[in-house]
Amino acid sequence: MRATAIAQPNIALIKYWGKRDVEKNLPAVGSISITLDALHTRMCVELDDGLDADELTVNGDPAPGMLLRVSTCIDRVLGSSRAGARVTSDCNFPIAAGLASSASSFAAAVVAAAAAGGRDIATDRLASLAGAASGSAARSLYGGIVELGVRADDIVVAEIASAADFPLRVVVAVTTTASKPVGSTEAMEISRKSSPFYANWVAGQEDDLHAARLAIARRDFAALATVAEHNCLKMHSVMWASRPAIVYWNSATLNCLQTIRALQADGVDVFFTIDAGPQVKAICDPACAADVEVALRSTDGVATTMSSGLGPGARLEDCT
Ligand code: 2P0
Repeated sequence: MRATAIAQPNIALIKYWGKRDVEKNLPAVGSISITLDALHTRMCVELDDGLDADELTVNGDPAPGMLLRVSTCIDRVLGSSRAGARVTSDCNFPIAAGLASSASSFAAAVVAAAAAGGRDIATDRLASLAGAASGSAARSLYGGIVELGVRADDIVVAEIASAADFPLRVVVAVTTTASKPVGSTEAMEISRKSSPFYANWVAGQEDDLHAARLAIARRDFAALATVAEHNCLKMHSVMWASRPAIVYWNSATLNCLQTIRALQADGVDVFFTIDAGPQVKAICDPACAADVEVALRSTDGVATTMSSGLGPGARLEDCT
């Protein structure tokens, strides 16, 4: 009745922004991501008939604000007549700061809940269940480079290249660990309802997915860099033109972009991506990672850097 799962966050190179169906949490667009190895969420789910209500602690502290989402996610896996769940979650990176903590958390939650309830659920089904909780979480069920496709009423998620197929490294420049001002779920809806660029964003996504797929299949770093940076800036343009405007960047975010442009001018294989937060993720050839990290760490406003390779999908851990 107890199981622990570990899941890594993922970073989208071709972004998910906007929902086709809010109720089912179906993304409006497909996405392509890389699963990281250095960051993780470890979640233990213990089912106990004696519990009146679910309990959740995050990094040792009660987390009532997150409890409903986690309980609903466990209900989706085990049904609502299940025993109460005691959930402990530990994350080795800042939460709600644009580092995809919800992706690793809900991916770990579905894997741990299924095992705690004695259910043998296929990974593609677990991905759908995780995606209902948080769209990006579906991608963390898989490792390496992952594509999430949108179907009429569901999502389809698969690894499209392994870490060994296309070795990449990510240097995260953390500009602040403060929580973001607007959560991405709410921000996506603001964009869908008010951004004059939203319809173009959705219409253009298939072209970007196609270009990225091709670049990945050919291990063409330069082509991947071009389409990923374009897709990222397009997503942020949608946000900036929303009413109210959604601006996650700070001055250090822009400083990091300048650092990356300077590295590129020196011939370094690196490109940037930025999610719903002010952190800059520099994707690079592993051979360049040390130079990229030194450059970002000395960039004005950068608090710290983290470096990661590509990692595996969510999985069970020995629960002793
Ligand atoms: C992504 N983001 O593709 C995009 C890029 C942020 C920017 O997926 O509402 O926490 O829970 O489905 O998955 C963040 O949004 O949103 C996200 P919900 P989620 O990684």
